[in-house]
Amino acid sequence: MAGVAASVERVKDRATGLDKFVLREARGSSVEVYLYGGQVTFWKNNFGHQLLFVSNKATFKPPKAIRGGIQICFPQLGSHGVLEQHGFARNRFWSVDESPPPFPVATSNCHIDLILKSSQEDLKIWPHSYEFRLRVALSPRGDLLLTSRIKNISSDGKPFQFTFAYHTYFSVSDISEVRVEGLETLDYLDNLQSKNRCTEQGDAVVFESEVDKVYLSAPKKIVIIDHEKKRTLVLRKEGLPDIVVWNPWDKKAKAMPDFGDDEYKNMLCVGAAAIEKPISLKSGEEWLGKQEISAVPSSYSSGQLDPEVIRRMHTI
Ligand code: TA6
Repeated sequence: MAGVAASVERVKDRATGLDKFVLREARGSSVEVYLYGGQVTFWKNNFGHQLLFVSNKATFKPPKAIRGGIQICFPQLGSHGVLEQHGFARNRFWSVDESPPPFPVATSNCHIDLILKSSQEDLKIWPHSYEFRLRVALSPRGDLLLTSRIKNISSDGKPFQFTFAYHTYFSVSDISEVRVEGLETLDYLDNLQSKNRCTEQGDAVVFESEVDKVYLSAPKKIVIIDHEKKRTLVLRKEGLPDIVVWNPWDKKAKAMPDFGDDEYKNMLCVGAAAIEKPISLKSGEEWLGKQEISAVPSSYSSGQLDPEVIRRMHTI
């Protein structure tokens, strides 16, 4: 629709009764972000493809996180001590950030700013005062950019540490036809082997069984190639050294009440994270972590992306 401007609309989702923001760009791409969890659950590109996975059995109410989309895992990934698994940020209602401080990085005008602050309840389990500002931005080309700014606002001058992940559930046509490039030869922590440190082989990562890994010091850009859909998802990151990769496969899928038995075939979690080396903030310090995801058409053949796609990826 020529001339239709970008828009940001707050609506109450009919199915869940929860408030969400719908971001629309002129060329047809759109994103949906729930105040619950500050969670992106829907990302459609200019071709109308839904690029994120949300389980048909997802629950949209506390205390369970929405199973899918992009979960904000803070102040931890994993389960240690009294904090819930993957921290509390994905299980809390965020607010609209009415007066975000100037943004240090360029983002598109089609965006929403949310904020989560330490609550009295949460201070009991994580005694640190913080402000977490999340900007979700949709570019005119349909790229999705999440920028997190976390500030230590403690008055006692104490530093704090946290681990973090954009736990991103991508929709794929058939997990056995998916390759991830950019993780070759990296060290990783294998959650299926008591977080043992291992080294990835020299080839692209493929999927034939449950995978639950944290790749360490990964490149700024990795790609997920969905052979059947002839689609390449490009993930770019800043301020986040690691990459989590997870597919529950059949056994774990059956054990999750908010996940369909066969849904593992059509999803793959790949997300930018900071896990091996927790982020430490002194009082008054602010950290920024970005994840940008784009979808480009790809005619994937003989193990190599075609030159045209590589050229276009470099222009993203
Ligand atoms: O990132 C992988 C992981 O930590 C897996 O171990 C699995 O637990 C997954 O996250 C989902 O966690 P959740 O708490 O959302 O069920």
